[in-house]
Amino acid sequence: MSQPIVLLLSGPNLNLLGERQPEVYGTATLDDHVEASTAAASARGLALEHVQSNHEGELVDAIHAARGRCAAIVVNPGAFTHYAWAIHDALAVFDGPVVELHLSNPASREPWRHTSVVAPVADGTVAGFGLLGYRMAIDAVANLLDG
Ligand code: CA2
Repeated sequence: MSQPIVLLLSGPNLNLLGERQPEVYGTATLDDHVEASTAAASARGLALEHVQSNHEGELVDAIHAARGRCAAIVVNPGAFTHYAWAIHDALAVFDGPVVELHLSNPASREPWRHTSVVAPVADGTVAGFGLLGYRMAIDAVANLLDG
């Protein structure tokens, strides 16, 4: 039987991880994050798919395509977190668990990062734990799927 799929979504600029601002986002690359997430998912009997885009509409399309196909979504929406209502609306009609994920802790940064339009449609948020957060978020959706 095929494994349930967790969709990992990465928003704008996360493709640059490891190149700039290591003091904020760490030294790991996006590939490192995907590798850690894939291993964490596999340990919980889940498959992982990853989509990164710098375009809001492409992230919305990926959420739509996940409906009825993916069991859960882990999403780091990048700066879209703070204003992208189209991502909010798309996640609101996804059936499975949704976990919002951030490498840094937006609540301890600039005031404009304190608002998340994704949080109201997520089951929970993991923030501030860097690479470890990816494993935590996968574990969180696995636990939610286990009921
Ligand atoms: O902490 C996070 O994971 C964020 O989602 C990262 C976003 C930021 O806008 C959010 O407030 C919090 C930014 C990602 C930008 O990543 C870069 C990586 C390397 C170089 C420049 C940007």
